[in-house]
Formats: sequence, structure tokens, C-alpha cells
Amino acid sequence: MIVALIFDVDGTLAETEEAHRMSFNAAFAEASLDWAWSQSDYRKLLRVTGGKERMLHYIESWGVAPPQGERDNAIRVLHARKTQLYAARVAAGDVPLRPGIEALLRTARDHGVNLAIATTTSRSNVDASLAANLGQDAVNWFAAIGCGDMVARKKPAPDVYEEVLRHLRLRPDETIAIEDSWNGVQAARNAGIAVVAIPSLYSADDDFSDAAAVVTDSLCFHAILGLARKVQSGRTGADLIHPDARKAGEALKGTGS
Ligand code: XBP
Ligand code: MG
Repeated sequence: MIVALIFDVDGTLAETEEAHRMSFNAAFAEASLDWAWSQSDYRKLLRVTGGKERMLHYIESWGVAPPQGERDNAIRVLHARKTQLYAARVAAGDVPLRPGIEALLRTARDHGVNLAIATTTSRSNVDASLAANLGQDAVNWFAAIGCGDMVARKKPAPDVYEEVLRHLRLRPDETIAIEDSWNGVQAARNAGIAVVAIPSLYSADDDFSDAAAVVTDSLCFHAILGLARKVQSGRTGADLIHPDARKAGEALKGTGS
């Protein structure tokens, strides 16, 4: 019996990565750094989870000049400023929830299914998104909120999902994860949790073969429940990917800029 749905945030609850990218670039410009991440740069950089880790990877692997001063401290300062700029975009309503997410959250609550969050981003970004899109009380809808800065290793490591399972006091098979990226699907699978993948603008080319199902139109609570029953009856993998989802997956690839 599925007791909880565990949601990723970036790319899942909302298409946030474009707002993150623009906030990174604004922070770089303010710091007079000649760094500017295009959409195709950012798609590659998203293979590294965590904004600070992503900037470090950019310095170490893309051969750009590091910011002045002590490197790690400079990255922390840049990331803190990026987070402020991002939160301002969210508060301004520029990062709405994905289609079907609000209905899914409300229907799950109406059916007594617990909600939780397992994300790489910071708690302040989660709170900003929930408040801007669902109201100040929405943070209380979630029985557990696990964030990247709460655990030792970020996705695709299972740490944040294991942290959420501990907090919920549930077994992996009592939950389903909703994720948008390969890193996220791997993190949930590494924690033993079945995953519904909903590819996002920046993850359309990711490999979702480890997901129990791939959904490309709006998520539906009953479809997820149906999936959970199938997963628990041992049916997994290819025969759970709705033919339309596979076709639409191809279509989605066409929309990623
Ligand atoms: C995806 C990430 C995050 C975001 C940016 O998170 O990898 O790093 O890109 O957020 P999720 P921060 O697990 O929710 O998909 O800069 O706060 O890290
Ligand atoms: Mg994500």
C-alpha cells in the first residue's frame, strides 16, 4: 500500500532550472565575472547536482578563470547571491508549478496519502516555491522535506531519499518517487524506491530506463496509484511505459531549446 509520494523539486514540482540559470548569470555579471551559461551549456552542467558543485565543476572542467579570492568562499558568496536572485523570481510568480502538480498534491492529500519532498536545492528555495505557488500553509502539507544541504552526498546518491524515509519511518516500497532527471531517478532507485519520471525541459534527453514509468503529459493521481499497484505486483520497466508517453517523450525532445 502506497503511504507516501516523495516529490523532487527542480524540474518536477516546477520548471525551475531556467530561473536558476538566469539567476546564476545575473550573479556572475554582478561579480564582474565573464561567465555566462547558455541553455546548452546549462544542460551539460546539470549533470552535476548542486549549484556550488556545478560552479566548481565549471572552474575545474571548463578551464575558466576562477573568481578572485579564496575559491570555495567565492563560490559560496556567488551561490548565496544566486539563491537571493532566484527566490525573487519565484516570489514574483515567474516559476509556476507544472501542469497537474497542484491537483495531484491536493488529490493525494484528499486520499490520505502522505506527501514529502526530496530535493538537491536548499530549504529556502523550497519554502519560496511552495509559498508563492500554493500559499504560506502549503509547507505543512509535507510530512518530510529533505534538501541537499541536509545530507552528505547529493543525487544520484540516495542520501536525501534515505533521510526522508527515516523521517517518514517508512520502507522504500511504501513510497513512490516523482522525478524529472536521470540523477533523481538514480537517487530514488539507489534508495530502493520505485520512480515515476516526468521529463522536464532540461532533462528530455536523459535515460529514464530505470524508472517504473515515464509520463509526459500531466500527472494523474489515480494513474500513479495504478502504477504503484503494478510495481508492487512485480510488473516493472518497459511494459509500464504508456505508448503515448513514449511517443510524447520524443515530441518533448523537440521542445527542449
Ligand atoms: C536539481 C539541482 C539543483 C538546482 C539548483 O535539484 O541539481 O542544484 O539545479 O539548486 P533537484 P541549488 O534535486 O530538486 O532536481 O543552486 O540550490 O543547488
Ligand atoms: Mg529535478
